[in-house]
Amino acid sequence: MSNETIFSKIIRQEIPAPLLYQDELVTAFRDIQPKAPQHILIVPNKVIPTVNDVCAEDEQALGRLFTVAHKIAKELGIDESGYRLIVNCNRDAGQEVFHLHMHLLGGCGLGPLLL
Ligand code: DGP
Repeated sequence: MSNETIFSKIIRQEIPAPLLYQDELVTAFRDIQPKAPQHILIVPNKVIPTVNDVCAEDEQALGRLFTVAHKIAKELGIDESGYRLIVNCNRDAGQEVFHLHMHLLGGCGLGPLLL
């Protein structure tokens, strides 16, 4: 059974979503329901449903999420003012799409947590 979600279709550009970044390991695009002026999702191209499914061979792609987050934050001009990176895992964290993803939020004061 395929674990694919809507994110796989975005990664393959089978449904329209402007990409802010893509390479052989990760893809970045804007969240469809933004919770901040800048709300970007950065996802591994490989389907990894949750953090609980991460294995050692994923370390390069998961490290890339951070370098791409910094690159995009810089391009958006929010690297110095600050931004928040969030990865939700499973129901209690509010994970809705079961393709591991990093939220990059910024462009305003975010206050003391919650997405
Ligand atoms: P999470 O709760 O961590 O699983 O966040 C999933 C996010 O994915 C949520 O903020 C909305 C976003 N999202 C869901 N479907 C789509 C979509 O089709 N396109 C885009 N760009 N974002 C989506």
